[in-house]
Amino acid sequence: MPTTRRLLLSAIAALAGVASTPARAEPLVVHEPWARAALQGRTSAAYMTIENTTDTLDRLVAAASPVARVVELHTHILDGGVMRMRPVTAIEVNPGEPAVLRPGGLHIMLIDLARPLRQGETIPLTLRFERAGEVTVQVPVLAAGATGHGHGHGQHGGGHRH
Ligand SMILES: [Cu+2]
Repeated sequence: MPTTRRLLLSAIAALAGVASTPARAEPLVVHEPWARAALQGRTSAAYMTIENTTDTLDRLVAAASPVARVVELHTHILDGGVMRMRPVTAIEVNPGEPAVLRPGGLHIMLIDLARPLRQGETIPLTLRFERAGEVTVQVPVLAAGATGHGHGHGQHGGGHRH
């Protein structure tokens, strides 16, 4: 049964490839990345949890994707009782304290989409860390209304919606 065995090994290799899709770029590990579906020319946002497995602070300092003409690191602040987005220069990733990017908090803003993001597809997103360098993550696109951990739609400044 050598043929069957080869096929089985191929299948295992394929499964291993799928399992490692949430980019495992030592020494930083990206968990459960996702982005929202959106129309071409509009904005979307990407969310994930970033774990630092080293004993040294690292910082996410930039991100880029072929699907968006501009990519920024954002957070939300409470401004006069209204949640607004604000660009940040870096997102700190401390050892033992994963950085959580989620709706209503830190996120990666995908601005001026070069093409539509469709639910069910996967988009590449390259993260640049101060110490670890560049890490490219494959980010699944969820529904436009997805909220991840149950956060509702907030108010956003600057005309962004996500
Ligand atoms: Cu934003």
